[in-house]
Amino acid sequence: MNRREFLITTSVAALVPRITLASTPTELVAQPVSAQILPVGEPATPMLGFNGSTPGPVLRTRQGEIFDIRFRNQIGEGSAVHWHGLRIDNAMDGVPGLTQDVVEVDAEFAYRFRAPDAGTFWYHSHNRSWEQVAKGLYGPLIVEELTPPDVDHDLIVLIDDWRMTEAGTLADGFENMHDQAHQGRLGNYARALVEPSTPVRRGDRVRLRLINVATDRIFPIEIEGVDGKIVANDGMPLVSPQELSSLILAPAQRADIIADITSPDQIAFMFPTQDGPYLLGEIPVEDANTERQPSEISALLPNEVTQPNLDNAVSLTLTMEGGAMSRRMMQGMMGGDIWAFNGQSGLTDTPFHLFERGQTARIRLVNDTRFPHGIHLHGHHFFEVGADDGLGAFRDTTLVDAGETRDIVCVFDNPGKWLLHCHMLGHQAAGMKTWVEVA
Ligand SMILES: [Cu+2]
Repeated sequence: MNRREFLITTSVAALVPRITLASTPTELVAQPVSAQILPVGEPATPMLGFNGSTPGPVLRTRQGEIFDIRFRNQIGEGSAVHWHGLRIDNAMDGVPGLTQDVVEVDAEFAYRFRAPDAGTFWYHSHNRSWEQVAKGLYGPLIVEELTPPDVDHDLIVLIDDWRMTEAGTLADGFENMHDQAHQGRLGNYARALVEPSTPVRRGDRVRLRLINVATDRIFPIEIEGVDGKIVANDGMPLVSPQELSSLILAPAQRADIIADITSPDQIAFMFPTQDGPYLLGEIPVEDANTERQPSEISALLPNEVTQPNLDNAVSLTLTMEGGAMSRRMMQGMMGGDIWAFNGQSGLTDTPFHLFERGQTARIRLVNDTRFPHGIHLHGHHFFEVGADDGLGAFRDTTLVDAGETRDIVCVFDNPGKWLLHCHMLGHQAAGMKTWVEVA
């Protein structure tokens, strides 16, 4: 990654975040929108959004409460909404062809589900997602703890990149095979969008909910001007908060951070590149909070998690194959068959595995390709197995580097048909997906 590959425009500070803080709507209307992606003064960009804006409105409720949302599709092609990371009923998961029919043009679909876990989630189109998400069909979904942590500000930080043309439109070529066979569709312009847009004070304690909504780009993030810790990954609290250094978010991954503001000027979100940091966005700091007493950053209360039964776990292997510079590509796999799991591109009639409800599985993810992949399981979270063979972070998306092998442990306790796929959406488009069933 080279900083010169980005469009360097005027200061990000001049940007006006376009997310509005609204109470959770009962209707979510997907429709064409115009968005000021580039700085004010440059052209607005024709995109897709929800209820008139991209990102869509913040959907927010308290743990255990119900989301009752009528989705209406006005984008001129089929769509559906997936609630990423929520362990909800299979019929509400929003995957056309697996959990529901595609929502046709001008049709609607009623999504109703209870929010089981407190945490930071997001929603996005799951039909032709590599194009519809790239065009802006996503938004944050926040489930508040019944007893939230003591912070002065609770801020959502969406991180995205876009491939822009000189005219300020999104570049087309959403199914470009060269992109799909490499790192996917990487943008030439990137930003962190902060919601709500409000100044903070030095000495404030803030919660930052980072969400990587990019279709394909992995973002290493450095946060300047704060002293804090990571308290949750993919919505799920960490047993022990972790240091902020080495924060990396694959597409779809989230991190919750609780931090004290140490800078008198600003909090800056930096994307380190080969030749210097790229400023993604910033939060202005004004005044000082002289009342808050210093205190430890403690762990969030855990969500309810079924403990795995490792003694009786089924062992499976999922090998990622294909892509540029691979044997499979040399042998002429093309079109939708650029990527594969265990030699199979795309969805088959039978699942990768049929689990009995409650069964524990240990799945070895083998990345036999030249590229990193962010593997996402629907309807469940899973443990990453650490180098010490212990259970690590509890996530819904795991980043597996090129040539790396990672074991995950999952209790398959949510009945239904669940997609298991690469969340580099260009890779998913080109075959890196499968599904499992829980009977
Ligand atoms: Cu991938």
